[in-house]
Amino acid sequence: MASLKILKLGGSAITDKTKPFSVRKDVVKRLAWEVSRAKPKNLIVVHGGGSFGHPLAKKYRLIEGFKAKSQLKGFAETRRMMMILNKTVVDAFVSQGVDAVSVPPLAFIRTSNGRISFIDEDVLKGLLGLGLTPILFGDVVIDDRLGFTILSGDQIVAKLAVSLKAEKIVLASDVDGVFTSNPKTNPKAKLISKLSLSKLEETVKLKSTTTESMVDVTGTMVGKLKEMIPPVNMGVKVFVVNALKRGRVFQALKGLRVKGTKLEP
Ligand code: IP8
Repeated sequence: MASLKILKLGGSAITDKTKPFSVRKDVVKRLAWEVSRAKPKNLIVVHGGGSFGHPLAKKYRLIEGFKAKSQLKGFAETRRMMMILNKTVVDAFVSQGVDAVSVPPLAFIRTSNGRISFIDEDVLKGLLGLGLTPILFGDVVIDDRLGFTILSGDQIVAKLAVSLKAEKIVLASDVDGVFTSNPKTNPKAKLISKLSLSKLEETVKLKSTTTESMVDVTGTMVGKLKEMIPPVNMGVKVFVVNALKRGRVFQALKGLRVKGTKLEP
């Protein structure tokens, strides 16, 4: 789909991961305003789970699939909290003049052993064709091998970018981009402005580089970058920028010069 852009709002940016169920309402509102100013023609937004999804997903070991009846409470509760976070995001976008529509992945995506095996793209194509902005999120989904599992927003972003032939992906995080090691704990960490994914493992110190807290069940920054290999190899422009800094998401969506990391094959 010509000119399709996909924006991932990282859970670490839109929620405070140190406090369960705490959304950064001011950040969400500003990001919605930046998107509304950038006015991208075709845009899909996907947000992460942050402090709404990950602590519960971890507590009930949802990523491992259905093993015990006691997990069902966790399935229900995780989805309930994700719907609450999603409503906050959709409300903010609508209040900034974006015709945003919630599209819960559970209802139209299935996985097999944790990887997307079915996705009803017509739902998204239909919404985009009408000029609406679908807002998806990392979710608990039905898995044909595991019963259920946690599907990360990053996997959804990468899959949609490939199948809908997106032009650009903007990964909005809580740090300036990809660093040589964890910028939150290592003051010597350097921002990498262009990162070749074929050299990912040698450029980035695998164990120490994570911008997400260890409670994140779907992986760290390196895992997220690995998801981006297929779209990057297909020619999709992928940028990692800081959503906590005003203007970065706007600049990235508009194709202006922006501080961050550009991913390359
Ligand atoms: O934050 C995970 O999505 P992510 C969503 O994009 C849940 O990895 C429910 C934990």
